[in-house]
Amino acid sequence: MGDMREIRNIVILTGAGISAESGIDTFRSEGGLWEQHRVEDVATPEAFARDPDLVLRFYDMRREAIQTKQPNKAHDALARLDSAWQGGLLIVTQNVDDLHERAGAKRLLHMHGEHLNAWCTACDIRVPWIASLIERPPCPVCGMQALRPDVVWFGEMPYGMDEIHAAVRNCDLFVSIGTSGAVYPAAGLVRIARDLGAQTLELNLEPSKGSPRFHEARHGPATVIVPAWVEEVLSGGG
Ligand code: BJW
Repeated sequence: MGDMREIRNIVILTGAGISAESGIDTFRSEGGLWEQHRVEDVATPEAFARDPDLVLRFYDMRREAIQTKQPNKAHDALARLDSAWQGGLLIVTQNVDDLHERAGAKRLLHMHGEHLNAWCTACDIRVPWIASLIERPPCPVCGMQALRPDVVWFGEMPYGMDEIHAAVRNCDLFVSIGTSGAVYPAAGLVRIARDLGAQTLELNLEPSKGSPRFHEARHGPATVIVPAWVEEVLSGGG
């Protein structure tokens, strides 16, 4: 990974693989099915328009499930790095679960939204939400029955892209953890970092579609390889 003394600013991109050992399913496992649904069939504005009950039920089920899950050693290690690292750091997560923040991470951006928020498409407010949406509860602000999950579907603009691009352009080390590299613009961030001279590292269970884009790739379960990498960084090794 090179000498950590040359590293000041770090960007860490995380995906579903970091939460897999907490018991949350990834999207593109064997067979391309995800909890009996193709992700493209439920995670689009078109799917929501066509069959809102299906989509709301699906998200209600997952919203309930994540509240029973706990952060794992990989989330804990990144939270430790966040609190100890003196230089710049941003954890950009594609995950809509809240396991990074429950582990204690502070410098965190949810680019694909958050399960535990609802978005009112009538008054455009976003509110914390842990209950179900299938009964069309009224928006607590405007009273309209227009709440949807505050998650980013295909064809919608991810959150925080200006902040993400600024951090990526400015980083000396870009690390991708537990993501297949199949979904853009997240999958293209490594290219931006690398073209501007950053070191790039992939930590994933197995070689991913994105592996060839990185200078270095380490493979294994996140709960093993992420804490090991964080120890290495905090001890100044590389
Ligand atoms: C482990 C592990 C363990 C397992 N330890 N590792 C053609 C070319 C290029 C782009 C496009 C294109 N056609 C369309 C697009 C754009 C589109 C896109 O990328 N499509 C691709 C399918 C090609 N992207 C978009 O639409 C995005 N918006 C956009 O581009 O806006 C610009 C725009 C707007 C308007 C008009 C025009 C342009 C939005 C993307 C939104 C993605 N949303 C989802 C759903 C969120 C809500 C929900 O949860 O339901 O986000 S889809 C889903 O995929 C979710 C994830 O965040 C995302 C990424 O998945 P991730 O995290 O990588 O999971 P997996 O399962 O794929 O991988 C897990 C990895 O972990 C694997 O590698 C395992 O090996 C590993 N692993 N166990 C370590 N224990």
